[in-house]
Amino acid sequence: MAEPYRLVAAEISLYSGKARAYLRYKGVAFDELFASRKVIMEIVRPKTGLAMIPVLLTPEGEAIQDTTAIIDWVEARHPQRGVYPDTPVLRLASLLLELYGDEWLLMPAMHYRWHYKRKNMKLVLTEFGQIVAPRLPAFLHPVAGLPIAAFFGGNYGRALGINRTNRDAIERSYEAFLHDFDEHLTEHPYLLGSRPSVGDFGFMGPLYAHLYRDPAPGELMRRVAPRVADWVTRMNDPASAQVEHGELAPDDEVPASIDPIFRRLFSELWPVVTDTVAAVGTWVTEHPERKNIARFVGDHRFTIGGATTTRWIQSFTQWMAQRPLDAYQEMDDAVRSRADRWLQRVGGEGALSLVPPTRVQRSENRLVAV
Ligand SMILES: N[C@@H](CCC(=O)N[C@@H](CS)C(=O)NCC(=O)O)C(=O)O
Repeated sequence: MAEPYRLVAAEISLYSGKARAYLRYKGVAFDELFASRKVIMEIVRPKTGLAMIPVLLTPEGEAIQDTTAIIDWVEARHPQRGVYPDTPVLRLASLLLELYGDEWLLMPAMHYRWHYKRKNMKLVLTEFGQIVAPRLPAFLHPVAGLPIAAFFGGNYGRALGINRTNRDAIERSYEAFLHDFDEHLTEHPYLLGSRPSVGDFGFMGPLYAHLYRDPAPGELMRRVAPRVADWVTRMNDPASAQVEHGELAPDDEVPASIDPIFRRLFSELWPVVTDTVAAVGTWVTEHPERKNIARFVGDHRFTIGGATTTRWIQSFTQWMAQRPLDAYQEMDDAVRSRADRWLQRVGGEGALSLVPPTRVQRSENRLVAV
């Protein structure tokens, strides 16, 4: 039997939850290698050039960072239970939902973890301590975890634009999202029908490690959106899901019950995408000598839950956004008119016609201009 894949991951890590749920759903053999600092320094960094997780170590000896790259790698080699819808409008919808999970549900995920310290910190410090010094006696883990927690907890606010002016608004936006997703789940067990697609895995990152597992938001989710909590359980344990895996929605029609989530996507996230592609274009023009595009390419004003403040612009968002943009561009006229009718219904009229001034791609785990 071939060597299994190894996923370098941690329960507390947001994007690990996406990759883990995906690999379980695919049914490929893998084991999980705990992402201790030693593993990160001795395996992850030398092999990827980054200190980021999750990383998939393949039987052929390759190391893949980035959950989307991991999914693409595995999809290309294991066609069973494909997670990209075969039909074009559902495919576009699923890629947009992945983007939303990865880049926008990140906002409540970070807010709830770091703002509700009293409830969350025991777990968070302990698990950060296990990453830094797994061999220390358990009672010392919270102390060992303190510096790294202080780093992440101290920096997320400025980078993501989360502060006292918009905390309530982020909670409003997230609670409305929870309500909408919970309602949708009364009709469909997954985002686009009766089996998960790539958007479900994008949601699983923030909705598992932070928003389900951290005590404060976990309590909120179970209380106000128990069906979302059940969906998290299902996504993590597809074998024991009470739901028979069926088909995606028929006739390439995006279920109407998910419209409110798309409306929020287009009103909150899309302006960020538009600003991001403009800022990346400007940055590339102004830095002709730089091989790799910087992780942050300026800052901008953005609005969430009706509150406006400033955040740093992340170039990576463009790479994620290019995927639905490409899916839209590849449509023939008849399909595009169908997609346009749906986009109009959810407040996304014209949105997918966006053409980034500079295209980006990943090369050796960095972004480069094409
Ligand atoms: N877009 C990446 C993001 C990976 C990522 O941000 N991972 C976090 C942990 S969940 C990390 O390693 N952060 C370290 C850092 O930002 O320097 C993915 O999908 O894998």
